[in-house]
This record gives sequence, structure tokens and C-alpha cells, in this order.
Amino acid sequence: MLDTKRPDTFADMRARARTVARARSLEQALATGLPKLVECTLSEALVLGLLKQGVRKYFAIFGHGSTDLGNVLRIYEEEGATRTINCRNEVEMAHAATTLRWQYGELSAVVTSIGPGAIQAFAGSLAAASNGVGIYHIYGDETTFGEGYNMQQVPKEEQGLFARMTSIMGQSYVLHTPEALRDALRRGALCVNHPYRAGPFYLLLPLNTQPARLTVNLAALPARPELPRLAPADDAAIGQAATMIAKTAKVAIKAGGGTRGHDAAIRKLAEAAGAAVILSPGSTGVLPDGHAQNMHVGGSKGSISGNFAMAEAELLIVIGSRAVCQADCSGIGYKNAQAVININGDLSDALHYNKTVALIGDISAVANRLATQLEKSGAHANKSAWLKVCAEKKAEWGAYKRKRFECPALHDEVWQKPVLPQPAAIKIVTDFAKEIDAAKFFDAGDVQANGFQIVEDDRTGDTFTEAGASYMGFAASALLGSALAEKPRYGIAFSGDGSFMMNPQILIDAVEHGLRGMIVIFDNRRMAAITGLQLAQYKTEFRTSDHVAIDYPKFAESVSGVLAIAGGSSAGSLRNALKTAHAHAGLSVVHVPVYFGPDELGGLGAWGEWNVGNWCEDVQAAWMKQEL
Ligand SMILES: Cc1ncc(C[n+]2csc(CCOP(=O)(O)OP(=O)(O)O)c2C)c(N)n1
Ligand SMILES: [Mg+2]
Repeated sequence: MLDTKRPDTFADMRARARTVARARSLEQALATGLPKLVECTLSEALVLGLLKQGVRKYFAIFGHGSTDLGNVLRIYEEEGATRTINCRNEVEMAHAATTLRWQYGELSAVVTSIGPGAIQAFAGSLAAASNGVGIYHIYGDETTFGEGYNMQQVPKEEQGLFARMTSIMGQSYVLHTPEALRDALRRGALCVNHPYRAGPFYLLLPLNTQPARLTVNLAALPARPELPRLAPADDAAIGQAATMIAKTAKVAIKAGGGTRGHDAAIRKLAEAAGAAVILSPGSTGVLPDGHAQNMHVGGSKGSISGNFAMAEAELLIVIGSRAVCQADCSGIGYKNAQAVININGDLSDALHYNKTVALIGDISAVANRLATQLEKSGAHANKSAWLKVCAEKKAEWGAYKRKRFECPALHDEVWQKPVLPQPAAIKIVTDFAKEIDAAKFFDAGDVQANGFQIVEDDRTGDTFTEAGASYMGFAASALLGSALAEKPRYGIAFSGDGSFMMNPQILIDAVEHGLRGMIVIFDNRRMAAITGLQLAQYKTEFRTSDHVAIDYPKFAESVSGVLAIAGGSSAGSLRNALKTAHAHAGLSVVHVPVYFGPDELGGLGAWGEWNVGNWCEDVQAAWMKQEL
């Protein structure tokens, strides 16, 4: 057995870690004398390889499946080369790593043990996969000798089961042979940095190969790929698209989640095309909220104006969208569209609809080129009648929302008193977030749906709504991403009572890691989104609430360092609570009881079709008839 107490047991490792930390990067360390050929363990080689790709940060829950890697991370942290934060739940830390990349662009890795920890992180990685966010997941895995069952492996006489599971979700590599690291990290680099279809990359680290020694050539380990932006080689398809836009009177752009960050190009194209712009839950802010052509969200949970533009448009320009059923009303949202122009890097997404001119490539590159052609031909000139009716619908949606925002407390059956309706409460918090320039994170459920109907963003990056997977517990966990960010921004998590209870671990982890931020719990004492669906479809609620009252402020306050406040039942009391919460130097929790019931001012409505439950027959019959 190794005597780990002897100070020089890991002297070589420590010296390398120090050299890399002082040089500030592995490349710089190599340039200033760190030998290229190093003999070390696979665990250390992996940490060095990830450093070469800019990964310095780890979210971890260790177990017997990752002790060797944990030891390397300890020494590298002591020398200032990496940072690791310990978490309380693997789903939570997967969400935190997803957010660190999504919000700040910082690539990190999630480290778990073998078995249950890995499965939990794997479940959480659905959010990264669904939203196209690249992160590394590193799981302990069964030994390569096959000497017998490893505790916590999948208990079957078969090999590579975690590799198979994880490769279904994303891409995966078993480090069966230490020297395979170079190949694993080359594949990983492309997966997590893919320009339009990034996602989680799973590195499976067998218990026995972690401490196995190898000679690694640090200069040969792959760096982060630098990829040029791609666009069509000639103007043929762009010219064809420009002609179609010029001769059509009613044009709409559907800006999907992929348009995030392409704000300027989307605006330029929308204005040049004279197109009404329909947003997705994940693309609010791509066009400023007040822009005359911004029709707000469209889809099965859309808006009056967004869904009007969807239904009326004769030509559809889809940009950065993978046509999720909720976004295009299960394929029947574009009732009058005769043709599609689709801008996307991904061939299959670009060809999702029939009658399509596919403009493959980087969104800004393609949209700018198309816009320039449209500007030259004055393509927007014949669109004023269309934009006028769209503006009227936008005004209608504005008035409809305002009525709900101004609605005072309503008497609630469960609370046995008047409490704020959820849209009104969410609006107060989104306004406050704007005032203090906070990032907003939305959980699943009515909180999420009302949220993206309500937010009035003027740029990409102010709202993170996990609409890809709608993973209950995402929002509160997402705050933890800021604990490792270089320049943390104050964040507010909007969580339903159901969602918050899925992942309350943030209460502890935020305090442990010195996080500032706020969770607002919109408590309707039920999983209301599902109650609402049940009532809409089958007229009866079933098992979407319980009778257990929870004192959330008391619960949150039981964690030392968390400030918990009751938001009260009026707009004024909620605003005051938000101010007090924001003044706290750590994590604060604001609890807001909200209304659930039949009063129409208690919700923001749906507006489109969805292929679920007893709606399937109608939706599918309509889908059969449409040709797009
Ligand atoms: C982990 C997970 N489990 C189940 C679901 C299905 N689901 C979607 S929304 C929802 C209810 C959300 O309840 P709550 O957070 O209280 O928000 P509310 O709808 O009440 O505002 C459920 C169960 C999900 N999205 N994620
Ligand atoms: Mg609820």
C-alpha cells in the first residue's frame, strides 16, 4: 500500500501541477520547459488533457469509483491548477455544469462514482443534451480485468453497459487502455465544442485503469478545436430564398433556441425581409421585446400574436430550430405556409419540413448574406399590411397580459386566503430582475410556461429557461454554476413548489461555495401544470397534489447562511421581500403563495395544438392533411 502521508509520495505530480498553474496553461507550461513526455497515472493524464482543452473546473461527488481521480484533483487544486467543488446531488451538479457553459461559456467536468452517482448525473445530463450544451461527464466504471462483479456496476453478465447507455444520450468513451486517452479527448473535444450540436461527452474511467501508469505525450493531446464558420459556397440558394421572400406578402421567421447570440443578424434579416418574428421559449431576447416585429412566443404554449403569425404566414423562415412539437404545434402550427426557408447548421434539422430551401451554415453568416440581398431588392416593401395586422395582434396580447399582471390577490381553496395569481407574481419578479440586471432561470411547469410568456428581454442571455427537457429542479440547481464562474452574475431562480423539492440541495451547496443569488418559490401547493393538463383533457385532477403543508421559509432557514423571506400576498409585499432578499450577501429564498383555480386571470392560457392525451386524434388528423 502507498503511504499517502509521506509528503513526497506524489512529488512528481505536485511539481507538474505547480508548473502548469504557474504557467497559467498547459500549452504555456510546455513552451516554458515542461517535458512533453510524462510518465504518470491515467487519472493525472486525464486532468492534464482536460486542462489543455481549457477545463479547470470540476463539480464532484466522489465515491469508491473515483478515489484515484479525486486524489489527483486534490493535488492539482492545492497547487492552483484546477478547482473542484463538492456537491450534494449529482442531478444538481449536472445542471450546474450545464449552466456554467450555457451562461458563461465555461467548459467544465462533472465527476461521479460508479453506479448510482453516475446514473443520477446521467439523468441530469438530459438537460445538456436537450439544449445543445457541451460538458464532460466523468464516471467511475467497472474494471477491465473482469475479475468479478464490481459493486454498483449494472449487475449483468455483459460488458460496457454504461458505455452503451451513455452513448445513446451523447457520445461516450471507455478508457479501457490508458493510452487511448488521446483518442478519447479528440472525440470529446469535438462533441463538447460542436458548433451547432454540442452535448455531453461521457468519459468512463474503469476503477483499475485510473491508477494505471502510462507515458503520455502532452504535446500530442488534442486542444480545443478552432472551427471556421461555414456558409453556402455560392449565392444560388440564397438568391432563391431572397426571391421567395420578396414576392410573398406574409412572411414569418421562427427563431429557435439556436438563434441565441445571433441577435444582430436576426434583427437585420427580420427588418430586411419585413418578417414577423416568432420566438421559442429559449430564444426570448434575440429580438428586443419592444421591437415592432417581435410577435413573442408561439407554440402549444404560445401567445395571441405569436400563434397568429404562425397560422397566417405564407412563407416560413425557420432559423436554428429543431421543430420541437411544443414549438410548432406538433407540426400543424403553420397552417397557411406554402414553403419554408430553413437556416441551420444541421442537415436533418434544416430539412425537417418539405418544400424547403435549406440554407446550411452558421446562422449569422447566412442570415447576414440573405439580409444584404433583401436590402438591395427592397423586399420588405410589400409587407406593411401584414406587419400592421401583426402589430394589432401584439397589442391584443399586450392588453391580455396586462390584465393578468394587474390582477390583485385571488381567493385560493388550498391557502384559504387571497394570494397572488402566478402570472402577476412572476411579472413582479421578472421586472425586479431587470432592475438589478440579474440573470433569470426558469424551472418546469406553469412557472416555466408563464415565465416565457411573460419575460420582456431585449438581448440574448438574460433568461435561461430549460425548455429542452423541462427538468424539474433545474433552475435552483443552475444557480450553482455561478459558484465556479470567473465573473459571476447575480441570478434569480424561478421555481415551482414541485420543482424546488426535486433539488433543494442548492440551499447547502450555495452556502458552502459562497454563492450569491435568489430562489423564488411560487407555491401553489401542487404540480399545477399537470393538474391543468388533466383538467383540460379529462376534466378531473388525479394525484398532482398532496396534503402536506411545508413551511418553506423555515425549511430554507434551517440551513445556516440562507436568508428566507415570506413574499406575502400583495405586489407591494413581494417587491419589498425581493429587495431584502437581494441585499443579503448569500443565497436567499423568497416564498410566494400563488393561486391555482378556475379564475381565468390566474393563468396565461395555451394558444396552439399539442399531440398529447385525448388531443392526439384531432392533432394527428390535421397533421395527416398538411404537406409541409
Ligand atoms: C424531473 C421531472 N419530473 C416530472 C416532470 C413532469 N412535469 C412537468 S411540469 C410538472 C409539475 C411542476 O410543478 P411545479 O414545479 O410546482 O410548478 P407549477 O406547474 O405548479 O407552477 C411535472 C410533474 C418533469 N418535467 N421533470
Ligand atoms: Mg406548483
